[in-house]
Amino acid sequence: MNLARWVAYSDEVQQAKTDGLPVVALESTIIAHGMPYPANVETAMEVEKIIRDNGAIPATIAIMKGKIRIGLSEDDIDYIGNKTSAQKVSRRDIAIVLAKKRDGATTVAATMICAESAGIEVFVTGGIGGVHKKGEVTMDISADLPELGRTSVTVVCAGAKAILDIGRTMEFLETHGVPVIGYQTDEFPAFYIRSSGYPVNTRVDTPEETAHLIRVQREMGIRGGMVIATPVPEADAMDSAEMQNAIQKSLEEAKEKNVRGKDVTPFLLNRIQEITGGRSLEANIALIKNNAATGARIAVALNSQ
Ligand code: PSU
Ligand code: MN
Repeated sequence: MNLARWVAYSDEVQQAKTDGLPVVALESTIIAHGMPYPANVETAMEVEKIIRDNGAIPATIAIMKGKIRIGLSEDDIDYIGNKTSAQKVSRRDIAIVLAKKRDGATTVAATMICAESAGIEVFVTGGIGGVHKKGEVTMDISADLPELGRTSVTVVCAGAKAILDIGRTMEFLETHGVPVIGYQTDEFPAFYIRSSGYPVNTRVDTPEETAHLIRVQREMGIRGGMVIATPVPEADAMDSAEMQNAIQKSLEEAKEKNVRGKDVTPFLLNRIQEITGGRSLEANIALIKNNAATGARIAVALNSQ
């Protein structure tokens, strides 16, 4: 491997690594393809601040001009969120985008790969990808899921969106040996909604308990990630009927327009935001901020164990 050729650290993250401080990774697809401008850039900056306020150093990850960048400045985040048409980069796209010196926004899968190579153990996002509805026919299963089975990074999220088949997503994670942990919940959360009807594998209630679980998996040498799922705060959760309606409509439109491959998730996210008149965006922002606080505390606990 010759990572040094392709990976560049911000001064802040480099210093944190030298000083042994807790670092939290953040993805950039959510900035470039998951939220509209300028809410995307504002949220990304606020999320970084919440991570600092909770004692950790944020490392937003993206590919810029053919380099994996670990830790972005405000200008970089604005560039990814507004000034460039950074392409969505999952595992299969990393080498292509680096080789062609393009800009790329990393998904959960790609961010996990970059975080692991940078020695970052905790990664905060909004929601993970999953098995799409009718995935048993279309084979549309997010590359995030097998990545969780092979790359040793803990992903703190608000579960998976109900645009996905959550039952099959849980089955796939089980097959790939990924522990799905509820943070202060017994049920796997469904992103905008606090419950999905599917139980988690176990529940934890504190950052220390979560950190201990991660340590045990590491000490056992069991490779692979873990999902720490925490529900959207009660006050920000969406009405389930309103959400089902928006999901149904957006899925029908995706089918009509023959949306395929990596465009499916960004298309659905965008249509749901339009159909709910921005309500889903508010919930999205609230839940990622909540995840940021939880993830930073877990990283701090992990660092002091
Ligand atoms: N789910 C969200 N918001 C997002 C994504 C998923 O609620 O922004 C993004 C993440 O980057 C995730 C990716 O890794 O979409 C999954 O895309 P796909 O389904 O094409 O694998
Ligand atoms: Mn897909």
